[in-house]
Amino acid sequence: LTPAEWRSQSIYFLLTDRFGRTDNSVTATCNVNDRIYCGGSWQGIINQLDYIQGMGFTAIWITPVTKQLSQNTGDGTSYHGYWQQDIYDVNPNHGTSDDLLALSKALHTRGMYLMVDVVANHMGYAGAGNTVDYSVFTPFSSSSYFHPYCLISNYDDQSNVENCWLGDTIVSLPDLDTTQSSVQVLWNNWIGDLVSNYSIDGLRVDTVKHVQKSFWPGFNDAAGVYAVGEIFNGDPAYTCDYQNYIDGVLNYPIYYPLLRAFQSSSGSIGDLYNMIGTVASDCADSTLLGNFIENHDNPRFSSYTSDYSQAKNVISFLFLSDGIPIVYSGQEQHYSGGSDPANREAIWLSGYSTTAELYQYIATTNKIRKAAVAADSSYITTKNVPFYQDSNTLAMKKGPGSSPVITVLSNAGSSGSSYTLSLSGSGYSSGSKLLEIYTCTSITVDSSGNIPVPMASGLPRVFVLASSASKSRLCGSY
Ligand code: ABC
Ligand code: CA
Repeated sequence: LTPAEWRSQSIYFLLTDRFGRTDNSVTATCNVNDRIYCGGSWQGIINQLDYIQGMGFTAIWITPVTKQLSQNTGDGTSYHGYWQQDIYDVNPNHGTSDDLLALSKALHTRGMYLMVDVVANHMGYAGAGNTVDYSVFTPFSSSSYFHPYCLISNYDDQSNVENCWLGDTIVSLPDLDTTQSSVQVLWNNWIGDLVSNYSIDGLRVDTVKHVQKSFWPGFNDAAGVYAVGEIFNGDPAYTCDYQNYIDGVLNYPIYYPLLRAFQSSSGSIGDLYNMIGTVASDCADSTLLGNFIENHDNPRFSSYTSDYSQAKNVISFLFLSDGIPIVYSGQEQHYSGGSDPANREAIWLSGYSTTAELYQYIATTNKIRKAAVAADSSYITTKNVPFYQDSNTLAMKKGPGSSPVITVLSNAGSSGSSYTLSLSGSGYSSGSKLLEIYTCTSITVDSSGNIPVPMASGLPRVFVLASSASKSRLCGSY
């Protein structure tokens, strides 16, 4: 799929080891602190695609598929898939290459897409950096392919970030010398083959900031599909620049102010409001970014606040602002694990409940976004504009000038009061008939051109033009 085709998708990110088992067990133990394989597999994902599609997701992003170091180390095993040793073989803990192919086919049969996580920065070795036996790597079987050993020690020094190694002295991540053309040729041929062999639709690219920028255009071209890169840095100037070298980047610049805005009723709405504008101007195309509030590297949102309304506001933001929404598996079950490895809970232990409150909320929000795209395809490329803020509330509009989708968010939480917010600046004129989609309530813009927004319990409100809503049948009889 091209970048343009990815814009309107929504992504469910899962750790293959933690999502579903071949035997469909919902009781198999998984102690996250052990950092060992819990038994999830590609067949296990196939078994639970109804669960994912039932929330309205059109794509899944799975953790790396390559063959990993096999030891159980002081840092655990490579259940997450980021410690590869043979890039031409698959991880036997997750199944066979036929199983991976079957997953790709099963997705495509449903009209869904496969995004695979790939790592070009490093391999993985069970031992300290000065003890590496390079012959265990395929194809990079000699030290000549790698940067000399040094652990990254200064994240403010870009050459240190690019040329030294991630990992620790228990598990090293030998850092490939990606400036060598022989290394580039191997990677570019590999990614082209991987994408075509498994009919992969998109890539999540690991550790992008640890490889020189000039490496990425060739890699992205060789892949021939949309690639979204991980640049783990909240600075929009630093992170957005990578979008000049790769199709999209994970939206770390928004992640931090989004988290701070909604994790408590005293979070700063203003910082988020400002960052929306900054990202839209600093990034080459904010509509190709990957939006998230949770992943396997950061504490889950619900580890900061157990409030459901705050969790819902963040979900609405991910789906109704610029970018491709990404939900991390377990978010829909209100999982609350903290830092790695606590945030990597087994999903089967939830019993794949489809009645869970956030599961249902995500399903509704996916429908709202799809209906907006169906009503007018320019929705997806039109930039989101924040237009109102107070200490607890943010309002933004996105979509065609005559009928934008209006999203009103609050960080007040479930104990938030009921009141009518008189919202100015939406662009809708007096007398316009709108529909609030989460409650299916009709609203008429008042004589001053303000929307009387019925706020309650800190819940989000989303307005669309009633006539466009009727076409999309979002609210039954309307
Ligand atoms: C393992 C154990 C952990 C243990 C650790 C030492 O070893 O599981 O319990 O603490 C994989 C595994 C991990 C594993 C690591 C290392 O490998 O999943 O479990 O940890 O062996 C990606 C993936 C990630 C993966 C790797 C490695 C890369 O998403 O799952 O980890 O292939 C850095 C990298 C980033 C990487 C992340 C984990 O580490 O840049 O690519 N993620 C600062 C730095 C970032 C750094 C981040 C976290 O800290 O700038 O570069 O990410 O260490 C903001 C700033 C940010 C700043 C944050 C903290 O604050 O804007 O720049 O990030 O305000
Ligand atoms: Ca590197």
